[in-house]
Amino acid sequence: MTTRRRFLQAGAASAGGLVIPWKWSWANAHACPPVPALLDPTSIARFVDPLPIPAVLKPKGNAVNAASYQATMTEFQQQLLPAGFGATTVWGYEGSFPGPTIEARRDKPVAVKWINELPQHHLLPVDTTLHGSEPWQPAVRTVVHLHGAHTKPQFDGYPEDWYTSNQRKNFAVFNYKNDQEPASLWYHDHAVGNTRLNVYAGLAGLYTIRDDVEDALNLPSGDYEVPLLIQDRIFTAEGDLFYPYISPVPTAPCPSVLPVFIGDTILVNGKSWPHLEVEPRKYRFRVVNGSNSRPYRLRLVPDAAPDTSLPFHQIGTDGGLLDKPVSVGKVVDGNPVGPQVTVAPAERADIVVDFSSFTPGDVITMRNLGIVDFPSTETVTYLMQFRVVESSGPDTSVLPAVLRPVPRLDPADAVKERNITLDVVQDEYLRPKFLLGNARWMDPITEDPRLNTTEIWNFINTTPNGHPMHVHLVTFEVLSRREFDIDIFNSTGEIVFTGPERLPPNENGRRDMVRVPPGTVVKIIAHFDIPGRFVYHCHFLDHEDHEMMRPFEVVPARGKSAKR
Ligand SMILES: [Cu+2]
Repeated sequence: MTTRRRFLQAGAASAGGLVIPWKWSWANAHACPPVPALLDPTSIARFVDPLPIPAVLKPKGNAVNAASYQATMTEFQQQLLPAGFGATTVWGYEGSFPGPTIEARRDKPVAVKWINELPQHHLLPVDTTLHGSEPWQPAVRTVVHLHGAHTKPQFDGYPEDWYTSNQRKNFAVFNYKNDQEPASLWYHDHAVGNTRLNVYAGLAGLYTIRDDVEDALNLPSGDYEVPLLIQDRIFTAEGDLFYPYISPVPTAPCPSVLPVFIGDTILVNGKSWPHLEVEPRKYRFRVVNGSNSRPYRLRLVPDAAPDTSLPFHQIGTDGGLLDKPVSVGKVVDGNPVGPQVTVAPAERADIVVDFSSFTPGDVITMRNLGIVDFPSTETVTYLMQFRVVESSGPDTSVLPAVLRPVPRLDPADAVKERNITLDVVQDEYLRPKFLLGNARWMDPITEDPRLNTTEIWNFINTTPNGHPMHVHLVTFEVLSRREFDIDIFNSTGEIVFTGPERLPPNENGRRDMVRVPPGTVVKIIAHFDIPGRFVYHCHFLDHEDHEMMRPFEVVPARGKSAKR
């Protein structure tokens, strides 16, 4: 605590009760405060604490047509690390990090009053050189985005629709119709310029949509359906959250946004390297990667046979259930063989794991292999542990051969095909800056699909690293992922494919996230059925905050501008 307080005092000044956020010119780069002593992650005992399950948020009473909820953002302390380490100051909803889970039913609307009661100064150093984060902007500003929601633009958490705790109206009421496939959604902050810091401080939670059709499948449920929100963090020696603020680029200002953030400590549901007791039976795990930049390639490794891994099935993805369960990752060219599932930031994987071949006392560890072309490190290869205990009764759940038909879009119905490049340039401080279509956030809108039409978008990655792309409003289908010749494209604008189309079957559902590896074109198809202004962006939050986000506008008719 003291480290952080000293640090904030070093960079923030108070005037008339208002805290003026960090203001550093790049001449100040070398005046950067010293990095506090950091916690050695190997000193944190693993698998000590049980996996916390976020509480389900209770409605506050019924509004006219919707279940009505209230969630207040505050700063508080929570024990993220094992006992013996100090509690950590975090931000959360309803005094909890992750926030409480919202349980919704398909076509049953939900209204949430999102209230900001956060302090006036940020828990983490703010880079005031980023667009929307200038020194004259309030350091603490929030707006909630329900990731994966099919919703009107005014309820989508547009990045500039932020509000502060000291505004007269320090809240927003967002209505979610839930008129979409049942799926694992998650809510998180989306304020322009500060999303990475707000989410890192703790502003994230889960939102589940269900329906009778899915209930009738008799998948593992109740105690046997477990959410796993995976996030990486760095801690100070005093147990506080640390977000690196010194860019590897020597000309960068301080504090500075990073090219990517990779933590050294894994939290699952807000607890470092937890364990879960499991019975020898089937479980459904709703895996959500809530990390700022780190992707995971997950395997389940029995401690008794560390060279093997437990087969499992993926049943769903971002936008809901797959047509049928997919035994994931059996053999993929160039990748290690073995059951595994990849989740880049903001991706969800709904998996069914069968522990019935194990006996009480057996231990299975969830491990991370990292993935090629996306940032990762070898320092964190463990996520959590499963400990097999006695069965409490027979397992009557099933893993059906067929789940539910995925609603499909026909490429023949697409009225437009757009090419959107993923580019890298340098900003005025010589930091790498990633762009979409070579345009910045404030540049005029270029993607303007007509209401109730279907379009194909090609994400063309000309940068040296992969990016997880997210489109608001829609769930899309991925049609293909294919390598191309960047040199030819850069000189002529022509796409010459150099590799086969690749799309693993577990990505063949409705999605709102897609990994775009370097040197590939990823083709998606989507139907745009609500007018107004939304955003699409890279879900590396450092990229998103640093211009790799663009508005798009669904327009009602030629020449008319949609209302936000
Ligand atoms: Cu990116």
